[in-house]
Amino acid sequence: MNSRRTFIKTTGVLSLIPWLTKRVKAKSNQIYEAPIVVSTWNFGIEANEAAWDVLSEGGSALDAVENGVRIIESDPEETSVGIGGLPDRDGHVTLDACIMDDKGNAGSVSYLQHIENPISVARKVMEETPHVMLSGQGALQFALEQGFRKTNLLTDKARKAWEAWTLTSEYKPIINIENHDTIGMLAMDQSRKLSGACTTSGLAFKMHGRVGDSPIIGAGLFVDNEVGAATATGMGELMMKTLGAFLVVEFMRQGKSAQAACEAAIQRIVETQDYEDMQVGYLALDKQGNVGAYAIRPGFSYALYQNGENVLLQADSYIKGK
Ligand code: SD4
Repeated sequence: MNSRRTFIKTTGVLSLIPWLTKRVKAKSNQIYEAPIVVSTWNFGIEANEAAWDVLSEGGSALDAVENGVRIIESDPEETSVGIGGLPDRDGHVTLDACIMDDKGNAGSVSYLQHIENPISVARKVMEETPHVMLSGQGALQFALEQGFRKTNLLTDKARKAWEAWTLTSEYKPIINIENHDTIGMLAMDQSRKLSGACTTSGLAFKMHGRVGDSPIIGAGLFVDNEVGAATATGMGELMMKTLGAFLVVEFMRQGKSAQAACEAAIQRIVETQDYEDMQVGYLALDKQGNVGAYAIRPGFSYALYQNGENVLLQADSYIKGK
């Protein structure tokens, strides 16, 4: 039995997981054993398992992050990633994703429709083209040429939610605890190489054509194999305007711990942006295996798989309280 099941079994039912979450403070910069995988939100537990399957067999961090986030992309019950994602205001499911490896290679797709696993298309962009990002119709054309199949991404559940939204069509580009859930994943493999992946259907009921931070290298994800990696979730415009993931990594390069780097990047948003009612969460993994996580407001959970244990944790936040 895999260890996620073991973890859930030994702790009772899945619904107890929020109970078990704990706040973690910045740890000292000690060197942790690899492999390690960390990912955003509660579904990170499941995604980490799929990544761990690769890492524990000696597989690469790159294969691990792709494998990990694909599980969530392919889950029709998840309304914020891949198939089943909530559509834009006009009823179209449009997906954003990017991936980055230990050599500084990067691939990305934005405003991609009809393809269940945008992360794998992003990887193809990285490996099969001289470019970093393909968008919209061109990204779809490329995906089809690469053998991906066209799929209807709008599930009944997502369509009903959208139809209910159209009754008011209140356009409030606010991301709070309930309607966000990009999966960002960072992994270090047995040879201590880093990679990361980030994938989302973006802000629910967004304007048609809107693209968020998740496919933007440096905003939603950044990997620097010398220093560490970071990913972001929440209201993408705030990370785009502060180049959040790159900023976190750059703070680590300047000597901050993974935790302090996430806190400093949130501080940058708080000091320079209007963040009222909005959430942003940063997750970082440094080259020594230290993990950092910090958000604007409470509620940002993340899953850490390390030393054979996969646990859900709660990030500390700038705004305190419930
Ligand atoms: C976006 N950052 O499109 C994404 C949404 C998100 O957790 O992260 N949700 O702005």
